Amino acid sequence: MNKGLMVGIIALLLIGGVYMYSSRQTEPKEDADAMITEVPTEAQPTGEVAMMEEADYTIDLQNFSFTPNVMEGKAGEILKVKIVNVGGFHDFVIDELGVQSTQIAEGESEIVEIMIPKDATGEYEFYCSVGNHRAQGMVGALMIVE
Ligand SMILES: [Cu+2]
Repeated sequence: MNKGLMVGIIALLLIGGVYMYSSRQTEPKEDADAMITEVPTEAQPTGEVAMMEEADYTIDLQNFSFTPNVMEGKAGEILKVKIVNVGGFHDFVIDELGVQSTQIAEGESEIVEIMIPKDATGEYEFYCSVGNHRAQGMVGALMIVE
């Protein structure tokens, strides 16, 4: 037997085996790349925070009054009222219109949206529902105007 020929055949088998093994290894990569797809995302509108801060009225709340204590609104509109607590612990309520703010502490503020019904007329009382504040005179009026 020719030793040189045997070595040559073994070497060829080894090289061929390594080539086949390595080429099989690289195959799945293409599939992995195809799996990655771009998911389109819609752009978020900006300026929403700024719009939230705009209010038709700003009312100071303190023991035991609203300033101002009279507001005007039109039937069918949404009135944005910023309530600012300048002293004490208060909220803002209009029973007939389903308006109930959270109770806010001194130094805090909140925007309250009042949805005035299309058939609203006359005036609606707003008041503070904390403790006996309403009885102490912490009330005001929303007047419906034409
Ligand atoms: Cu109060």
